[in-house]
Amino acid sequence: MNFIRVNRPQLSRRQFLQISGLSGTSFLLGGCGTPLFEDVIGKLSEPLNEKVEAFIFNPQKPVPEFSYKEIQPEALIINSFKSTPIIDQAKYRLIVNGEVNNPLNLSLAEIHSLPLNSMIIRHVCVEGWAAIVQWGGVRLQDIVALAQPKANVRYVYFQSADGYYSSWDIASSLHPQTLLAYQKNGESLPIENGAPLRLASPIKLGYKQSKWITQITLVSQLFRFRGYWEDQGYEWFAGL
Ligand SMILES: Nc1nc2c(c(=O)[nH]1)N[C@H]1C(S)=C(S)[C@@H](COP(=O)(O)O)O[C@H]1N2
Ligand SMILES: [Mo]
Repeated sequence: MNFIRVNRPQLSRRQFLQISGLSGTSFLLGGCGTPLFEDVIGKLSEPLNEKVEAFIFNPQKPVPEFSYKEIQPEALIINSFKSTPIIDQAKYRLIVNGEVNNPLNLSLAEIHSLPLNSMIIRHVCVEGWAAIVQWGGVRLQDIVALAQPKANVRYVYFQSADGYYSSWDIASSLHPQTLLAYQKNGESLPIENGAPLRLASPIKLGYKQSKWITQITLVSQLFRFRGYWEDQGYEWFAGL
């Protein structure tokens, strides 16, 4: 296995502005002209949503991770409610919208240029199996911070290309080990496991870990529909 970068490289100001869509004149729409990502990752000079800020700067307790030797490459069972969707990676966009001041429409290149995080955690499916997996990807909290959530945001909806959907509480979404993963066990994420982008987190059951995510929507209230399995009676919070 080939584990690449596990550190968190700092974005340059120019990269950041390109990614956040604030380059050129639209930069002025960003409020007081403060570049966002630098602040989010480094020192904060403009208040974000208070709750979001609190979670990011007083991070929740990390879940202990496993060692490389403990990875179980064969144990992660493909578990999809229907067939694998076909996604053109060149045309793929991640939409981030809802109660945000800076809606995002990100290409994979933009997502891949954000800081890469790696973790080795246990995936637990309610159907009675588990697997220790290494995931690499971008922290969901970094994407949420780029989108500048409004003060009333409490929940996050995830929509997937296969029609799957789920919703999370904002605290779990901003946990430092909640990733939008694009690598698995040191390689590019296989399509069946959710490429180009899936959730991976040690704090939620398997059915909360949406694969093939196309849209992330920040909201102040849950809708009647809360998730594909959740709407059929499975627990909504589904914490581990
Ligand atoms: N889009 C989508 N995401 C999904 C599912 C699905 O059917 N569709 N199944 C969930 C369930 S129940 C589990 S256990 C994990 C399985 O992930 P894997 O197929 O990569 O092992 O994906 C979750 N995310
Ligand atoms: Mo599952």
